[in-house]
Amino acid sequence: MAAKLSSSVLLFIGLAVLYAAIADAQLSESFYSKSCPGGVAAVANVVNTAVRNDRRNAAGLLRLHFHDCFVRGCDASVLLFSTASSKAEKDAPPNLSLQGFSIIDQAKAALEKTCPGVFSCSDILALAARDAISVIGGPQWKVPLGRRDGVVSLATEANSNLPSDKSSFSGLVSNFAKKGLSESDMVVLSGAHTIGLTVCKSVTPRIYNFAGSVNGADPYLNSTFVTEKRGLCPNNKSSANKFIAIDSTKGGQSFDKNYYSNVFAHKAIFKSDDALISTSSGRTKVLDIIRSPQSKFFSQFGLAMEKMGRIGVLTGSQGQIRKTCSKKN
Ligand code: HEM
Ligand SMILES: *[C@@H]1O[C@H](CO)[C@@H](O)[C@H](O)[C@H]1NC(C)=O
Ligand SMILES: *[C@@H]1O[C@H](CO)[C@@H](O)[C@H](O)[C@H]1NC(C)=O
Ligand SMILES: CC(=O)N[C@H]1CO[C@H](CO)[C@@H](O)[C@@H]1O
Repeated sequence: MAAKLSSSVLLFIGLAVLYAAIADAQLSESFYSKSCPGGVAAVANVVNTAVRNDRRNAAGLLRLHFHDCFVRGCDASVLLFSTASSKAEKDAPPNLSLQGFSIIDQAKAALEKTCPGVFSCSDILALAARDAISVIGGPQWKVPLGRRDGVVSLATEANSNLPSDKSSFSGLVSNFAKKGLSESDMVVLSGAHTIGLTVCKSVTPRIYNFAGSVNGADPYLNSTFVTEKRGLCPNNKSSANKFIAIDSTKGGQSFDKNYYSNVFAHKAIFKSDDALISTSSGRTKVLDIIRSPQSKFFSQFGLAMEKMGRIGVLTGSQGQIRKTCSKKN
């Protein structure tokens, strides 16, 4: 009886170890080394050219990967077109300024020529984000590969899974926790807002018609910041869709940790950025980034990106390798 018990315990442990090994082996940096040896370099080549032509593309590609991973996992569902019967993620309001679809299509076209039916769109998204940020001198990180592509994309899921720019600290923490990301990951990944653009209408409600304020501006905001944004965004309809940098330092062109100093100085556009210093634990994390060398933020950002890139991935025989990134096979 004892022998029987211990052998089944051993069997259980053995299976657990085997399972852990398989789970670990699901994604690997060398996934395409035999099936598509030049594939990783081909993606880098397309992305390097696109970002050198226009640095804005780095922000677009980073955000695309984030929006992909937060809805149904990193399965390239963000790239699928709506169909007659269902509205896709890309047609949901939170996506409004998603950029970079054509760069992904270009990379996919190159790969379909050299290794047809082999390289997933979700791996292209993950690599493109990494390569794009590297071109602009930002953090670097590893991209284990082997993701497969999903076949479902629903606008309703984008609306319910993506964080809102009006989120509170606890709202952001719980949103990221649902994706297996910690409070630290959330604070560090928010630093992506060091680059990229938004539009005037994201900030006008806070600088002209803030409820209950004397001069129309949200009293939380630094008044120099308010004056600067009023200059960029006149209070009229035609400025609503004018692009402005999310992070004022260096026009959102440089990937650096200045974003955190701006958040700390009440110079951020989104309430969700303000939220980072609204609790003592968030404030401590922001101050730590401000006071530490930038290299520390870069390495934390890289690790958090690698973690984000593993959210809900499809592997093995799950999903498919799409031939065209905007359509399931
Ligand atoms: C913490 C919760 C987050 C919220 C509430 C949020 C919200 C937003 C909003 C509202 C915009 C402007 C979109 C527009 O103007 O239409 C934006 C832009 C952007 N977000 Fe986030 N975001 C969050 C986290 C992240 C993360 C984790 C990343 C990447 C790792 C990211 C990367 C970006 C980038 C790069 C842009 C600029 C895109 C461009 O210039 O095309 N964001 N975000
Ligand atoms: C607002 O920012 C300016 C510099 O941009 C600074 O001189 C000023 O002290 C800040 N105001 C407050 C109340 O912190
Ligand atoms: C409205 O805003 C645009 C810039 O977005 C500006 O060029 C124009 O002069 C503004 N019009 C008025 C009447 O202020
Ligand atoms: C880039 C993109 O596909 N944007 C779409 C996002 O969703 C809105 C509707 O909410 C569409 O109008 C945009 O074209």
